[in-house]
Amino acid sequence: MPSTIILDCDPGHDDAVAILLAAGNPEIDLAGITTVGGNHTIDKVTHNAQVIATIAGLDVPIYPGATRPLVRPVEVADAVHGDTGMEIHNFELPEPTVATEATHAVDFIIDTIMTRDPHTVTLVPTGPLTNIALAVRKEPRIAERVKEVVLMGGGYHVGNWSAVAEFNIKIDPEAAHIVFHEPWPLTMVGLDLTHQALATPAVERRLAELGTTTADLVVALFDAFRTNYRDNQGFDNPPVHDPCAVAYVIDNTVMSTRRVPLDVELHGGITTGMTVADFRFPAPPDCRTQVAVDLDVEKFWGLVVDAVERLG
Ligand SMILES: [Ca+2]
Repeated sequence: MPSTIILDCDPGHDDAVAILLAAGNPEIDLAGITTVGGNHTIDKVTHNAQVIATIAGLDVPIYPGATRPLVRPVEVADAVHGDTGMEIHNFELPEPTVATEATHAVDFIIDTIMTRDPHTVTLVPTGPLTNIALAVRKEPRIAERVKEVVLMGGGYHVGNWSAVAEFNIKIDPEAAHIVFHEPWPLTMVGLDLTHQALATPAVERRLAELGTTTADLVVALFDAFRTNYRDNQGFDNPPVHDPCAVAYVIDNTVMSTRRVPLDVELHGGITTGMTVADFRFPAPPDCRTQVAVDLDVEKFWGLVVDAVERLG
């Protein structure tokens, strides 16, 4: 039985790859794509989701969501993702032929979880957690009814938007605080893990050899992402964060995990948005949270390449 997921994202170069991995892997039933303001404004990231769906020929509904963080002002990552939110060179992006749905992302999330069988829908957020927080505040029963939340965000040792905070959590820490404190099982696929998922030239060559339009798109995304990540984050090769969360849902042996209590700093002088993992003691029996630790790099890229190949 494939795993049913809702991919809540802010494309975003790595979100685009997460969409393609979810759509191209037979173990995933992608019920819908919901978008959230994050890497860029809601209009731009939603447009980018439509563009990806158009290029890959996806038959997946797209639901626009929150326009801004719960409390804080809009803050985008244009230094990393460019003026469009998905800057790309050497590939002409088409005007999308895939429309968006009229239903708000938050209502789609609630309706899907409440109408499907209990514990069959997994939420996979790869942007700020605004939509997820709004959904569980509007319909608290989704916390007991969802299968699990597998999110890309945070980190227990490193940050990227500050010394200790990761972008998705940093720009809407109040939303993250809500999500981390609900009683659903939660896996945090943070920077500790995703910094192992580097798009190396060898990975690009494997994709380029596929010779398909979707593969060419991914290669161009990686090229642009590499330049931006080198200039702004000091990486030789860009970490492709978001598909790691999807990969965990496909095959949880793709990474090791450790159960640990998690919390989010809201009031730090220099640590706001830090995800704090308490490793001092063995996790208590009722601990619902875990962090991703080590990635099986070969297995991960195998899943990505396979999905891109299937999409053609
Ligand atoms: Ca993202």
